[in-house]
Amino acid sequence: MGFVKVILLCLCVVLTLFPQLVVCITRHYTFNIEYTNVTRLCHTRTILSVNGKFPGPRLVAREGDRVLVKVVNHISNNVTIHWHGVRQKTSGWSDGPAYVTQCPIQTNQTYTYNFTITGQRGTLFWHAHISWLRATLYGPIIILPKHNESYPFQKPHKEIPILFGEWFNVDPEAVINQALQTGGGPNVSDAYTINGLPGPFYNCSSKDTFKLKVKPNKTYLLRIINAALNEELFFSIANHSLTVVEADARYTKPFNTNTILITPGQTTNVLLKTKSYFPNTTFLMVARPYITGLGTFDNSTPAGILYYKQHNTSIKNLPFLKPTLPQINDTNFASNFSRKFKSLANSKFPINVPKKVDKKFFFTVGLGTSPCPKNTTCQGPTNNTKFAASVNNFSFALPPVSIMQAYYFGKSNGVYKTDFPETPLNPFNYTGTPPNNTMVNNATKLVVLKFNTSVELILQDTSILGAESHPLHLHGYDFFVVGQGFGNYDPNKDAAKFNLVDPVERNTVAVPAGGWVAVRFFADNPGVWFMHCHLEIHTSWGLRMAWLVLDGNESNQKLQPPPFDLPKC
Ligand SMILES: *[C@@H]1O[C@H](CO)[C@@H](O)[C@H](O)[C@H]1NC(C)=O
Ligand SMILES: *[C@@H]1O[C@H](CO)[C@@H](O)[C@H](O)[C@H]1NC(C)=O
Ligand SMILES: *[C@@H]1O[C@H](CO)[C@@H](O)[C@H](O)[C@H]1NC(C)=O
Ligand SMILES: *[C@@H]1O[C@H](CO)[C@@H](O)[C@H](O)[C@H]1NC(C)=O
Ligand SMILES: *[C@@H]1O[C@H](CO)[C@@H](O)[C@H](O)[C@H]1NC(C)=O
Ligand SMILES: *[C@@H]1O[C@H](CO)[C@@H](O)[C@H](O)[C@H]1NC(C)=O
Ligand SMILES: *[C@@H]1O[C@H](CO)[C@@H](O)[C@H](O)[C@H]1NC(C)=O
Ligand SMILES: *[C@@H]1O[C@H](CO)[C@@H](O)[C@H](O)[C@H]1NC(C)=O
Ligand SMILES: *[C@@H]1O[C@H](CO)[C@@H](O)[C@H](O)[C@H]1NC(C)=O
Ligand SMILES: *[C@@H]1O[C@H](CO)[C@@H](O)[C@H](O)[C@H]1NC(C)=O
Ligand SMILES: *[C@@H]1O[C@H](CO)[C@@H](O)[C@H](O)[C@H]1NC(C)=O
Ligand SMILES: *[C@@H]1O[C@H](CO)[C@@H](O)[C@H](O)[C@H]1NC(C)=O
Ligand SMILES: [Cu+2]
Repeated sequence: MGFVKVILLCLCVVLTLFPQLVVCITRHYTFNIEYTNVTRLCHTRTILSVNGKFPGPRLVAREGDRVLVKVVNHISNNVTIHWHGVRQKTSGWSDGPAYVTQCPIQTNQTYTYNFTITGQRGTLFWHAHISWLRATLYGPIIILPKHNESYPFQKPHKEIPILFGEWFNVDPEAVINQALQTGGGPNVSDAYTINGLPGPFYNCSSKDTFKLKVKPNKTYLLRIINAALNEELFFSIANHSLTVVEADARYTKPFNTNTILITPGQTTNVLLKTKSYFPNTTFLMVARPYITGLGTFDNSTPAGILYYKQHNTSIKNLPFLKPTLPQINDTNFASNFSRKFKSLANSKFPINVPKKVDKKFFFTVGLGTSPCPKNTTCQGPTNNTKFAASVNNFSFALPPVSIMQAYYFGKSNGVYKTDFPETPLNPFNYTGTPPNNTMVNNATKLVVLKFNTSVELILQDTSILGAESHPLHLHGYDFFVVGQGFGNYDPNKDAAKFNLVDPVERNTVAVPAGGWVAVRFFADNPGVWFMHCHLEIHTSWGLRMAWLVLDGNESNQKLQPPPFDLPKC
């Protein structure tokens, strides 16, 4: 026993002193889901947190590492955690969406997520994946390149995570429960936050401001994460330009911009080159929502402060500069900006875009209505209806058990069907005058894919209840964004213009308001994979579906057996 301990200790010392000896290691984390009291905007709330931190702790790993996160539920809510963007090759049991790949971790229960990071480096994030618990349960995932690998851009002086979130003065669970009951839109958040802090434009918040101190003549890597629930965000820093170098843990061709736009579910790494002198002013870092849909939204302004500090000057006495941001509805900016993203796609980081397609899918995404239960009144968009949202007019109902468990144990009967429509059942002019009947269907239907099928998926926004940008997120995969446009997708005209050379590869893409986006991927990861709008209210209303990817023939192409501690329903 003592001997083993000494050997282990020596090993640890050696590995700490000579990390370059290590090829891949296992990283152990414990996430205690617990209550913590937090005050923002002069309101103190008992929030759900990981280890008492808000935002939650950083998860740091190197490409190739195994990560084990023991999640212990000390609260009364059911919980799951999703490792957003992590490919989870054959380890779908660790993906996290409740009732899709696992039953929730109940009070006093523990579940250890176990996954390997392969072929990814950059920034992702983790968040709760049940109801709206991700409002406060979220934090960064930082994936460093392998030891012997450097960044394909200038080595940054420092790396700074920047997480956007939304703060509610009331319990977000009460907000979504009320919305689902009445069928109306949810109450909006009271503030946006930058690293958990609203900033100087809110009441009671000047001390709750994220401040970033920089040195002149340096390059900083900002790891920007949009963990807000319901809003895409513009972000800009006064008098500084940003160079985008990575998106969703994939390197991009670098490009400069004064403003970025980032949807919930996306991550963007940017380089910030600081000035060559000590300016006698500070610089605001400001975000603003990008709004396309109808209804109310949080129109407040979160801000942080970037400053340079020479010895004793107090930054309080310095004037500040404010950046100019696009208009709140600037769809032209959104379209132009998303077109700037291209894969780095060089010899060191090649990409594998499906050139030939085995299966084509055409999915409409958008809002609609569902009937109001008898003898109740509802506050949906039309007389006595509820808001609903759908993919190919199906609102996805979550079953009371885990879909992937039902699949693995051959118990799908009564849980899900595999007849999700490949194209809309009733085609219409998707971006023209909406049909009179806005009612959606409601079912649990999956698409089944054979292992390694090359898939093309067109996501088409509808103008039912108003055209709106929808950030669609696919679990377990990155897809190539090969095309996008406004109006209805036209296979005869649009497919010829697809970029099959250096399309950006990501896990979340905005379907343009009143437009479409085309993505391609190889179905090389067996399991059940959720796909949904990352605007949480749209997911709650049913803008979600799931793919079932079958096992391949090789042993490393099969979904692993479920872990012994997989939660039960
Ligand atoms: C939060 O505040 C309430 C009211 O003051 C207190 O009863 C509770 O113990 C606090 N919870 C934590 C986790 O500190
Ligand atoms: C959880 O554990 C605590 C402490 O052991 C106990 O008081 C509580 O009743 C348990 N709750 C449930 C739902 O099991
Ligand atoms: C994690 O998963 C790997 C691959 O399936 C397995 O070999 C390993 O035993 C698991 N580790 C734990 C602690 O469950
Ligand atoms: C920054 O670099 C420039 C060019 O090398 C130099 O002239 C300048 O003094 C540097 N600024 C500071 C604050 O060190
Ligand atoms: C800041 O510096 C600029 C140029 O060096 C000068 O014009 C300006 O008056 C200074 N402002 C303050 C507040 O010192
Ligand atoms: C955006 O909003 C502005 C001001 O509210 C309005 O004048 C303009 O027409 C809107 N633009 C679009 C494209 O909707
Ligand atoms: C609905 O209301 C009517 C009239 O008040 C009543 O007869 C009926 O039982 C109610 N139905 C339900 C499902 O509550
Ligand atoms: C809306 O519903 C209410 C209650 O069911 C009904 O009295 C009213 O006539 C309806 N209005 C329209 C425009 O259909
Ligand atoms: C669809 O509706 C739009 C807007 O009204 C119109 O411009 C377009 O021509 C229509 N497309 C088709 C195929 O009818
Ligand atoms: C919708 O209803 C109106 C009025 O009832 C009718 O004139 C129109 O043709 C309908 N439109 C469609 C697409 O069915
Ligand atoms: C959808 O179907 C589920 C299961 O059948 C049911 O519980 C739920 O109430 C339905 N939702 C709507 C909006 O119709
Ligand atoms: C937690 O999940 C279990 C299993 O799905 C379910 O039976 C239970 O009602 C849930 N509890 C709460 C508080 O939502
Ligand atoms: Cu949406």
